[in-house]
Order: sequence, then structure tokens, then C-alpha cells
Amino acid sequence: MTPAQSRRARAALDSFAIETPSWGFADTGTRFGKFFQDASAIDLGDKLADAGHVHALTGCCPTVAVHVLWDFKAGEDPKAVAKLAKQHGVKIGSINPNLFQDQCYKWGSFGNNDAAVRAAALQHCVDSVAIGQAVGSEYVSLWFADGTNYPGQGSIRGRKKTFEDSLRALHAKLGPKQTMLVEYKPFEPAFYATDIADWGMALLLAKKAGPRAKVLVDTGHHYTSQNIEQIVAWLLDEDMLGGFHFNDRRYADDDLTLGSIDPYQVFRIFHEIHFFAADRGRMPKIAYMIDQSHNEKPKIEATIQTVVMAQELYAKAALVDHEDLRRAQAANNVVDAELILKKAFFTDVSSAIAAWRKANKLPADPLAEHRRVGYTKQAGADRKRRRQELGITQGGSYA
Ligand SMILES: [Mn+2]
Repeated sequence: MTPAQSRRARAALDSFAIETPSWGFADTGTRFGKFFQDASAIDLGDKLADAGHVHALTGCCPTVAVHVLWDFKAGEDPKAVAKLAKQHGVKIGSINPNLFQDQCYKWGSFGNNDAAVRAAALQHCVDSVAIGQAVGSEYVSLWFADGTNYPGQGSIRGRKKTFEDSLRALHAKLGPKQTMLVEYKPFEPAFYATDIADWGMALLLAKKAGPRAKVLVDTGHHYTSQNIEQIVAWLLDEDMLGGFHFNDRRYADDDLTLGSIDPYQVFRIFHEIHFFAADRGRMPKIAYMIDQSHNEKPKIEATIQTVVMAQELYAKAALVDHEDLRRAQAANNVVDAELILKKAFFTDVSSAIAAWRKANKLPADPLAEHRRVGYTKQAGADRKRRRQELGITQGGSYA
């Protein structure tokens, strides 16, 4: 690695922040059940402590995404939560309404054919917007479990219309500093027609909702072999890419740690972002967030793994020689164009990352440092006892 490449990698890391999810520190399950870990977070205080610990080790995770129903108690002052986050050295990041857990959502939320349920869903989102404003959060992040399971079950166009109306009504409630992120997913829990099934649908709905609605790309929410970096490039070109949910997948929405299956795909996504920035002379504003379910890996270790992997691949992608790539593309030099990407991907960026960590007074190896300080042992002893006191012995639902 040349000194110039090292500078480029370090500069990329300077502006690369990753949001951790509160639910990534708690016991979450598969569709079939939930297995407890001694050290997993029980309440929001634990989650924020864990998130603060990850940020202290990595230096790039200053915000925490929260799930309104799982993290906020009814009647609780959101400012108290913001204060608690501050005590742990982090801030509240994206606000995630929950539109899939309550019984009223059996037939959907914004896609429900009952106007009263749609109104309840909208009110919950409006409340989430207010929480976001109270805690100084920039993003309201929307994922809908809405859909139908059998042909003929619902009016596809009717549901599209109620989604358009509800999202537009919600957009009108956003504060001047808030952005609304619309996530898509091809299937699960609905298996015939998910209402926002792909990026095109999310894009259309976001455009109709208003100028501060953007698309959120969850890397696991695509069909096998779908070209995610192409979607990213198109959304960038339309100024409609709002953010990411990082995870990896082998089959469906597996919520594995980032790059555990296909690091080259993550690199290619980051390359499209750096290439766009080089062409336009500005780095787009993108919310990089993690959305994973850590069933077998210890929660904090899994989170650190994803953060470190994202940093490494982001730094590698920053090394692509854009001048050479443009030349190769202009000359239809397919082999060289591909090799330019591969060369950056296979460059060892560890020395640049080590230098960046040293300059920011961070541990050289966040995972090793996490293990060394014995955080999990302490948290495990404390939380195991509290879990017993609370009588939490059986895990049923997802969260
Ligand atoms: Mn997601």
C-alpha cells in the first residue's frame, strides 16, 4: 500500500459512521423460538451500555437505532432516553416504528382495508416522529410487514393507494431536520405479495410521499443473485438513496453478520458510492445502519465483527483508481476494468486501519480488546441474575 493509498483509506474512515441497532444487543429469535444468552441486553439501559461499549472500542458507532415498541415505555419522556444514551457516550439514531406486532395489524398497517387500523398505524408513526424530534434524531425508518399470502386476497392497487396516502400524511408531519426512510423486502412475512416488495416500489412511494422520503436498502432484502450495487447506483443517481441496513444472507433474509458470506458484494456496493462521490465531487448523505439478528454469536462480538468488516471493505473500495477505471470503461477494456476493482479488493488495508485507530486513540483490535476487558463476563453475571429475578425463562416471540 502506498502512502497516498493509506491517506485515501484513512480519509474514507474519517467520514464513515455506522449505527448499531438496539435490538442487535438483545435476545432476538428465529421464527421458531428464542435462545437466551447470559450477557444479552434485557432493557434499553443495557442496550445503550452495549452500544456505548462498541462505540468506545471502534470509534465509528456514535448512534443507536431504537424500536419504539421495544425500547420506549408508554408515557416515558423521550428526553430521559436521550440523556441515558448520552451517559453511555452515544446518541439516539433512527426511530423505528413497530407496525407488525400488535393484534390490530393482522391484516396489515398502511395496507389494511380498515381505515381505523390505518389511522392507528399512522398515529404510531406520527408519535415516532415526535419522539425523533424530542431526541434530536434525523431519521424515521419504516419497514412494513404488510402483504397478502394468497392470490386474490387483497386489491393490489387498493393497497398501493392506501400506502401512498398514509406515507404522504406521515411525510407532512416530519420536522425540518427529519428524513423518512422507506424499506422494501420481497417476501416474509407475506408470501404472495408484499406491499413494498422491491426498490422500485419503495422509490415510487418515497417520491410520492415528499422530498424528505428516501429509500432504505437492507442488503438481506433481495432475491438470490440480485445485483444490489446496481440498485444502489440507480438510487444514488436519482438522489434517492437514504440509507442501508447491513447484514448478509445465504438464502433469504438471514440477518447474518456483514460480509460473512459475500464480502465482495459489500465491496462492490461501497465502490458504487465512492465512484459516485468521485464523479459528483461530493459524498452523498447516507445513513449506514446495522440490522442483524445474532442468534448464535455473542451479540457484542457479532456487532464488532460487522463494524470492523464494514470499515475494512469501505476502505478497500476507497482505493479503486477511478481515473484508470473511467479509461478502461471508455475503451471497453473489460479485463482491466474488472482487475481495477479486484486489485483494490485484494489490497491489504490493515496498516491504514491500524494507523486510523491509533490516530483516534482506539484499540488496535476492537474484538481482542472487548474480550480482554471482560465486559461479557461482567454483563453476563449481572444480566443472568436480573433475568432470573424478572422470571424471564422462556423465549417465544421474535423480540
Ligand atoms: Mn432492515
